[in-house]
Amino acid sequence: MWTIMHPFKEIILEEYNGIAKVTINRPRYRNAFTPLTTAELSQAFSIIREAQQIRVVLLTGAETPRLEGQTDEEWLRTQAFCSGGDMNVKGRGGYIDEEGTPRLSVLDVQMQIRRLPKPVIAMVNGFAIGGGHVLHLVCDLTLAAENARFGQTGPKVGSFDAGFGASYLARIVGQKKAREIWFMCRQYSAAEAEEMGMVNKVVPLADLEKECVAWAEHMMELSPLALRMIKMGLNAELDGEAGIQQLAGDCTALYYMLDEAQEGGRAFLEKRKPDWGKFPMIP
Ligand code: 1HA
Repeated sequence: MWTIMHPFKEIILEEYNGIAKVTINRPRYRNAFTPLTTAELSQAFSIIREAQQIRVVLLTGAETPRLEGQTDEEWLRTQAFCSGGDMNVKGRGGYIDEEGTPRLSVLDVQMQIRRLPKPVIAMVNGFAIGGGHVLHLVCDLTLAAENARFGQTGPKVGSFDAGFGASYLARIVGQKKAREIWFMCRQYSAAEAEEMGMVNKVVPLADLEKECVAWAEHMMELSPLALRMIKMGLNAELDGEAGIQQLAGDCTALYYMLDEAQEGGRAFLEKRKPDWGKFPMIP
C-alpha cells in the first residue's frame, strides 16, 4: 500500500493516501542515526512540508529481522524505533560525517518536526533510547507497541540533551520524573510510559501501523488549518519568541486569505486610500 516518495540510503520515505511514513532504516544498529541519517531525515521533512497532498506523518524504525530459532518474545525484544546517535561515529564535537565534520544535526530534525504544519505521530515499535527517545518526544503524538522500551542513556555514555530532551520532557512527565529519567538512565516499559503521559496509546506490535493509520485518517477528517494553528499554539509557550514567531506567521498567512488584507495591497497598487470601512469589526 505504501509507495516510495523519494529514494534514500539510511531512511525510507513513503506515502499512502495522504499519509507520509518516515522509517529510520538501520536495524543492524537498533536504528541509531549517523549524520547521513539525520541529513536524510531533514530532507524528508522538507519534502513532506512541501507535499500538499500529505496531511499527517508517521515516524518509525525499521523492523529487526528474525534470527533463526528466535522465539516471538526474543524477536520482539530486538525491535527498535531509534537508539539515538550512532556511537561508532561519535567523536569530539559531535557525530562525525563522511567528510570528518562533527555534527549534532538531529537538533535540526527536532525543530523541523515541531515546526512542521502537519501532525507527526511517533510509531514506536521498540527501543526509543537516547536521542531516539527525544525524537518520539518532539512528535505530536506517540503510539507505542507493547514491547517498546523508553529511556535516556546520555549520562551513561557521555552525552545529554538539555534542550527539548529535558525541558519538554519535564512538561510532559513533570520535573521529578524527568530528573529520574535522566539521573537514573533506566528503561521504562510502554505501559509505564503511557502512565507517565509520554504515550497516547499502547497496542500489540502487529496492530501498531494499522492503529497509527487509523489515527492519521481520523485527523484527516478534521480541519487541517485548525490542527496547524493548535499545534503552533501548543508549541508557542515552550518555544518562547520563536514559537510566537511561528504562530504569528501562521496568523499572517490566515490574514492574507481575507479580503481585508487584499484591500490594503490593491489600494497601494491602485494609488488610492484603502476602504477599511467595508470590513466587519466583530466584537
Ligand atoms: O544525547 C544525544 C544528543 C544530545 C545533544 C545533541 C545531539 C544528540 C544526538 C544524539 C544523542 C544520543 O543519542 S546519546 C545516546 C546514544 N545511544 C545510546 O546510548 C543507546 C545505546 N544502545 C543501547 O543502549 C542498546 O543497544 C539498546 C538498549 C538500544 C538495545 O539493547 P539490546 O537489545 O541489548 O541490543 P544491543 O546488543 O545493545 O544492540 C544490538 C547492536 O546494535 C549492537 O551491535 P553488535 O554488538 O551486534 O555489533 C549494538 O552495538 C548496536 N547499537 C545499538 N545502539 C547503538 C548501536 N550501535 C551504535 N550506536 C548506537 N546507539
